[in-house]
Amino acid sequence: MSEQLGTLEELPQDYRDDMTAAGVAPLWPMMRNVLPHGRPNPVSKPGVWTFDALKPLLLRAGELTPVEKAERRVLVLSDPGRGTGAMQATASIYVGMQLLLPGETAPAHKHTPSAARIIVEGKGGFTVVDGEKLPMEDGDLVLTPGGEWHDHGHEGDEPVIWLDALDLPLFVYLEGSYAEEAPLQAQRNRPDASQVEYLSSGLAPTRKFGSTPRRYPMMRFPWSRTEAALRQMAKYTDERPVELDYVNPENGSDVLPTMGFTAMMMNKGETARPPLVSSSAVFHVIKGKGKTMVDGQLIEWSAKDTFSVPVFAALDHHAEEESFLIRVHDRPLQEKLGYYEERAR
Ligand code: 1HN
Repeated sequence: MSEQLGTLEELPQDYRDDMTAAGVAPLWPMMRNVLPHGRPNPVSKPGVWTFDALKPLLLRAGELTPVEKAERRVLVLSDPGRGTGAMQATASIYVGMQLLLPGETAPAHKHTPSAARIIVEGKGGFTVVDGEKLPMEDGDLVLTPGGEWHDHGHEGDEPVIWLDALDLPLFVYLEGSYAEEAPLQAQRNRPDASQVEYLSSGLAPTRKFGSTPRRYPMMRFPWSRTEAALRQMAKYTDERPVELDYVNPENGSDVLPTMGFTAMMMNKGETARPPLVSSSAVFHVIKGKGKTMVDGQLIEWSAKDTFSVPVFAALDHHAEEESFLIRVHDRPLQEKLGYYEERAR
């Protein structure tokens, strides 16, 4: 295994010119850029976005740009390693903070990337996915899987704000990202599947002979139930953070093809030192207050804040108050590609 590979500069200029003219380049000077030794060398840097900083900017966007001119009124959380304007927080995960004002609607569209929303604040917002009306309450996780029609509406009287997470960077990289548009959908006049078919964990509708369950049977995961489940788990495990993965209630698989969602809880004063993992992640704070060291960088967080961590980041969490977070990660993608990995510290 050679440490020192040849450089471009040591090659004669006429040879370099001939290669350029032929549209080729030598691999060896570039080899370590794409295959570093031992672990990846991420471009992504840890990012932190406080809600105190984002909210006034979002409300101002509400004054400056009507939703009709925005389609989606969103501020994109850009990876500091790629710079402001980068449409990604990590290599595979896009996150943005979206505002919908009372009475507004965001038109129906469907696209190849998948999305999920974590509701940050405001009552009365809803998303319609494939005709199913999904109320949006604080902390809820609402899915809009790739290829499903979705539009947003608002029946309340205060601004509604939520965090969008999409696997958009991956689809852009694959040159597979596009959308189609349509008028607002007709809504089915009944509660969403989290209130009907999948009201209770471990119970699913009886399969009719010959039928297969829908690929995305449940689109909304109400926070109230997630929090209750975390609290119950916390009583019976010493593992910290207490974690629950969001899963498809029909088959236990990840809720979306590439993005995973994990609800986390820590009690006041607790610390946690998770293993190094090959997945990147965005953490959103539902409630609480604490600090996380990310590769030696201190990130202080409290309710409604968002922070991102690159692959293999060394994390040390400390909860100063009882805290609940949702972690968005790309473990499902990496497992499908066969390289998801955890390393002891
Ligand atoms: C999108 O469809 C939504 O439906 C939000 O609310 C953010 C960012 C990029 C591409 C599509 C939405 C998005 C998006």
